[in-house]
Amino acid sequence: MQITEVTTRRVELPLARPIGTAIHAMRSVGCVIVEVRTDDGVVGGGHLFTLNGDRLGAFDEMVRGLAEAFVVGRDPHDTGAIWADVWRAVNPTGHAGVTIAALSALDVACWDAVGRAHGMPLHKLFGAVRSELDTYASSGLWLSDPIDHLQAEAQRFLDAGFRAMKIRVGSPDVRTDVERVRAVRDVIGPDAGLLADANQAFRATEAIRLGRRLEEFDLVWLEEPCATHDLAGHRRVRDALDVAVATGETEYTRYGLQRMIEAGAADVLMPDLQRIGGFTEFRRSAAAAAAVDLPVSSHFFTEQSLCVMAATENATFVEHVDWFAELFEEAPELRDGRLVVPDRPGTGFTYRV
Ligand code: SMN
Ligand code: MG
Repeated sequence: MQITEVTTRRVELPLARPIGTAIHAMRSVGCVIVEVRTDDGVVGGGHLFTLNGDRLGAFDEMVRGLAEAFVVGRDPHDTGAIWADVWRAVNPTGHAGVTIAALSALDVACWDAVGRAHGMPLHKLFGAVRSELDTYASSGLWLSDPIDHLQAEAQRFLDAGFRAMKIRVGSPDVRTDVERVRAVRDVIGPDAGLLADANQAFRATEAIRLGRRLEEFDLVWLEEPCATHDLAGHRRVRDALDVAVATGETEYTRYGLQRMIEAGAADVLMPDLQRIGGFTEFRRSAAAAAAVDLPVSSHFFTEQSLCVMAATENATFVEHVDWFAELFEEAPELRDGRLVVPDRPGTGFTYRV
């Protein structure tokens, strides 16, 4: 089986309205869809994205360059070898950022082709652990939204069947964040899960001050309390608070997550399919976390993370983001507040033509 062609196409998905976190201002997402075609007529797909489509052309160009050099002519089953060849080749350009995003999308597309070629869902090929995963609603409760909006949205998430949701914090005044978290907890009651994401807004002392005041709201976790590279700061927050600290979405590859593990920076690691290096590296990273009994939660990429999370023994929540729904023929299914892992071949999600 041989890959005869790799194609890319760009799609812009506007968001319903402009929104913001402590560090992002967002109007749309720009995607590069990557498809590999084999001599058997199988098509496997993956994608990457940038917020607002910023500098998307550089990502597209990197995918096409790596595809031409390392993917066309290869057997898609050889994901390990393709990954290793790309890793060596990008040494001068760097093992993060654009290069890894491009490698990730190509890796996902190759794996998807493998699953489809065998008519098998990828979680079965990876070694399935489960067929459903916990999830939380994450396309909402933005820092840019006023309190009445947060409360109405929290109610909508409950009505849609979610049992957990994530609010963004990181306001300049700690009292504002406390008031906003309280307002959402008031709506969802004590039993629904509430997560808080600070998007790297704080120094450790500030995060601890906020975290202490949020303790009464029984958060599932406090996410990225400090700058992603401030591992000592994350560690200080963990030591000072009872709440679990989640981080890792902004890190690249198993080496990045390993540094977080060694620094004791996290109670939960959150690999992002595009930054971690595709399914190949997601599985290695999850194994590194499992070696120290740390749970793994997938960041973004709801549709495509389901298969790999279903085969990850130490998996916890799959983040539910609905921004990319239009890209796919199928939609993730929520059943009793959990996401169902599809039984369809490959990732189970096919890009619309
Ligand atoms: C996040 C990241 C990027 C854009 C929006 C929100 C956030 C998350 O960190 O974890 O969902
Ligand atoms: Mg986050």
